[in-house]
Amino acid sequence: MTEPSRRLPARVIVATHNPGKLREIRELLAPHGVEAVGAAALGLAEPEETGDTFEANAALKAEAAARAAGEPALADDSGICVEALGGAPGIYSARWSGGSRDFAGAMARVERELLAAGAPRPWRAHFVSVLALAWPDGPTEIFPGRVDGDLVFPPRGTAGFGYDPIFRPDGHARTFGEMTSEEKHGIPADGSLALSHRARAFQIFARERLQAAPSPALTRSSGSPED
Ligand code: ITT
Repeated sequence: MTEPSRRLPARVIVATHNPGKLREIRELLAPHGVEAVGAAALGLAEPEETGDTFEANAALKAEAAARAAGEPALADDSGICVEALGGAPGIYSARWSGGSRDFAGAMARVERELLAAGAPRPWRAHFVSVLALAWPDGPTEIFPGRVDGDLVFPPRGTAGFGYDPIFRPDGHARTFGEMTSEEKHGIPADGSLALSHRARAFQIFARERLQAAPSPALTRSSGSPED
């Protein structure tokens, strides 16, 4: 068992090949004085995601990177789960975009399948992010986050990545694709709940594994009005 006081060193490998994710995780780590080094920059291979849960896939990505580099590695496995589609695409969210990473096509497929199923609106969905922290000499730790909302079509906004333009989190009129990065994954300075699934997972991770005192530049005030 990793001792509870164990803290991350000044640099951590972020075991992702997704530039959108890497950018968010880098922004989340920076206020804690931790530099994020992407797996692609280190030439680390992308392991096949053979798990059947977010947790299993996050762990296998983090462990492969920690093993290859001999340093702690943080991975995220995430996706969007659409209730009327039985939770699909879920762990297959990236795979729905095909080899060419065509998320316009993946979002269109979500709409097509909802229409084909005759699913009544609102179309409820949630994003899940599971962060896994693997130590080269220790166990892998898991930190989960989730945000609920509904789906809007046509997609709106060009910010973020992946399915952001169709996801409107509860309590907001705008989609993630229409929000700034600070709105989507800023960490409230007063310790209240962040908005995005990844930021929520990160809050739990940060509490246990990072030095406190994020800089105000990368925090979000929790009192920001709903849009
Ligand atoms: P890595 O495995 O290299 O990290 P990936 O893109 O293959 O990159 P996943 O297997 O975890 O990552 O797939 C997650 C997919 O879910 C991702 O490609 C997006 O399409 C979607 N997704 C996850 N978080 C998202 C977010 O915050 N906004 C929009 N889409 C998101």
